[in-house]
Amino acid sequence: MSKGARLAVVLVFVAVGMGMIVFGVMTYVRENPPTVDFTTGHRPGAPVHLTIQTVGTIGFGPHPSWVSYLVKAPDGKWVHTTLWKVPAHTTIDVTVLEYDGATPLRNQFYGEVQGVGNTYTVNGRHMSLIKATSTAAGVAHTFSVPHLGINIPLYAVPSSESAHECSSAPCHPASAHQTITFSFNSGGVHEDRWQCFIPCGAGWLDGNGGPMQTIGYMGGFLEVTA
Ligand SMILES: [Cu+2]
Repeated sequence: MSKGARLAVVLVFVAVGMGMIVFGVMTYVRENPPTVDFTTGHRPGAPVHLTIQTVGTIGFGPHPSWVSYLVKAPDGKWVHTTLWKVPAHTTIDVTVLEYDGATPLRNQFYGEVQGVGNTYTVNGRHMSLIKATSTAAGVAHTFSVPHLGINIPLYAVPSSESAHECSSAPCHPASAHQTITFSFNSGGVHEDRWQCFIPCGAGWLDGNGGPMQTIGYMGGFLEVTA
């Protein structure tokens, strides 16, 4: 093979390699879930209302059988993402509509309400410490933001209600659910990792794979901006 021909072969391999890298990056970028923005049009000092839901099976997309969170965008539409942008130094009033059945707590620490003062309610009742072992329902997921010291156990739909369970997201309040509310202050400009701390990735090693490790399902980021 001549020098020129060898050079051509090398260049072809380099071009193919670069093409594969670009394709991989673009696939990743395309699949990354969108960020729902609660800062646009926000009046300084006004609270932000964040409504989210947890579902046992998302029912669509690349992993229809996975557990997931969804968020209600300011326009009222449910969006399948766990990336939220909120204004700094603002009260975030959160409502969680929890549609999933129980997964046992592996650590009772995560059954404790932390970091939200006295604002935690379950179906309108104030509760402080969840009695996961003494309730028929138990806990389905947690909403935890370690950096802000927040841990919110989300009561599960009891198995006696399984006939009314939601099978595909976004779930409608006509399906069996628990309504959990709490408030926290977003703090200064920063970015926080948040996630569920119950290993609810059924079928994965120790329940910690799949949806537990994929942005858009059981964990995401809170982008706090000025
Ligand atoms: Cu979970």
